[in-house]
Amino acid sequence: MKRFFQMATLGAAALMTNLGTNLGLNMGLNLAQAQAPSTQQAAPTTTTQNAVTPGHDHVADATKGQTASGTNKDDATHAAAVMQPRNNSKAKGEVKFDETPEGLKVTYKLQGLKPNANLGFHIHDFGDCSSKDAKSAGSHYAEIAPTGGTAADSPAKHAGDLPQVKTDSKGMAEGSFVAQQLSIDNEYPIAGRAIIVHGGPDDPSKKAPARIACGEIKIKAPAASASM
Ligand SMILES: [Cu+2]
Repeated sequence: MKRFFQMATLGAAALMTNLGTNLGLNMGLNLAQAQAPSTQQAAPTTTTQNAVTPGHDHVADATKGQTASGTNKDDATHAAAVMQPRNNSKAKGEVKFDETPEGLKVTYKLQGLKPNANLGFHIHDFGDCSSKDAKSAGSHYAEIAPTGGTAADSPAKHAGDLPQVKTDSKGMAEGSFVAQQLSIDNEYPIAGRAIIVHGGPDDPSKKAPARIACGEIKIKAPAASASM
């Protein structure tokens, strides 16, 4: 937890100069306030609770609040997932995850996807991509996070809802974004879960499209991460 407290302190300092413009620091602020009460304006209180969005194939997450990896480590800063094709797709690639002061940076490089498309991109509960339809990875990581999700994905702000992948005319997609709600193995951990690319766009009113690529998220040792 040591590193988390450092991040919380950083978050509070940044907030003093940037109050209210970076909701991603809410968690850090709340923690910092608990340790050192101040007269600063309080951040909006967000209640974490379980909920199911109609039309989403989300179910209650049995691993709520737990570190899915089953390890006791809480200081990992790098993780990665090798994406494997599922549902007879040709999708493949790699996704890497790096802890930054702004949140979890997600960098992806994918190919073999549908050209010129927006594809759903989510963390799913279990780090098990073994089944050919990737259903073995379980449901979306649907715990409600204060800064989770995106408007397009779900107004309910599920921790595992990420911005959609946008493919080019060759069916390739490359990019990065910061997921403020997630961590590798602290709050809303992703280690030991899976990341999935769906065959079509997010549409909260419909069942999610087939899972065309799946990667198990594994912590990288500090020495190994230097080569990333
Ligand atoms: Cu999904």
